[in-house]
Amino acid sequence: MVIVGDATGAQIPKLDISLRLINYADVQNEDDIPQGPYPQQVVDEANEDLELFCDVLRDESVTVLRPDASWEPRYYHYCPRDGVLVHDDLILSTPQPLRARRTEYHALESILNQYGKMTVARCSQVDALYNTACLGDPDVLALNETEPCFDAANILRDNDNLYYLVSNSGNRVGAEYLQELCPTKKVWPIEDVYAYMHLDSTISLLREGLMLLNPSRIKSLDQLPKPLQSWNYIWCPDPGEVYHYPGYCNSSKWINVNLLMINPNLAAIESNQHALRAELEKHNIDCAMIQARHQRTLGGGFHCVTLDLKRQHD
Ligand code: DAV
Repeated sequence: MVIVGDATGAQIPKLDISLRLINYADVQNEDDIPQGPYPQQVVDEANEDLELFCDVLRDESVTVLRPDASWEPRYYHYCPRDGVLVHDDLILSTPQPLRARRTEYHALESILNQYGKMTVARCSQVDALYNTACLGDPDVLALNETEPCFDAANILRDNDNLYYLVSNSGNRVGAEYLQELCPTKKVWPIEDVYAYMHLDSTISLLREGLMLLNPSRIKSLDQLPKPLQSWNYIWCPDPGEVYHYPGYCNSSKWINVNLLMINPNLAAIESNQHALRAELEKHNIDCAMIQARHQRTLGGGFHCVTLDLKRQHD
């Protein structure tokens, strides 16, 4: 059972300190940052591609749910992975760094309420939380440590382990807070690996004991949390051509690492990623090659645009 995002209403909100520092710390000139609704072509094509993806999931007997469209996004509903962490009994609306995303979880609430009680973590998002020294300097992170703050997509789930990327979209005290919330789990902070956003384009957990690693960010297994150091791994091959709409780009070319395992032997990957397919097939993972024209434009691969709630083997 999985929630699949929706590009309808996607927009880039008015520039504030949170958006400037979290999404665009590497952009020098503010005038290069677009604003307002994404071009209609982007929204339409992204939605068309999401429909195809939903069809593939349904063909694999996956129940597909969609965000509640009556909640108009102030940012978007394209990436349900970003704001809510679902793991065992935990349903956590995380204390997100972007002000415009503060209420996004409401679009998922009616679905999630059927699975249990959602904990809504608040974040004040006051100016003092953000560190302007990060502009242009990936060695300085965008968030101060004044209060817990993180996107759910900074985390990967592995049974009783939660891997947590410390980056512009997740601070250290956020990892401590998550540990307090989940006393039966072990939270493993990952530092100095990727300064910008989220963990799921750096590491992808393919199945128990096998992971895909982004070679531009992981240089040595020592950078990984202990439990992952004994896993088998695949270095992600150089990505095939990934287009983005001119002037709009919300992710690196490594968005292909951000795949979704539909089941332990089937991955959803972007249709141009032939080298990745060949690697995965060597490990008996078949690939559903699915068109996703705006993965980079909107900053969401198949992992980001989904939130899996229940897997058959759970
Ligand atoms: O690799 O640029 C993409 C965001 C994934 N949630 C990247 C991060």
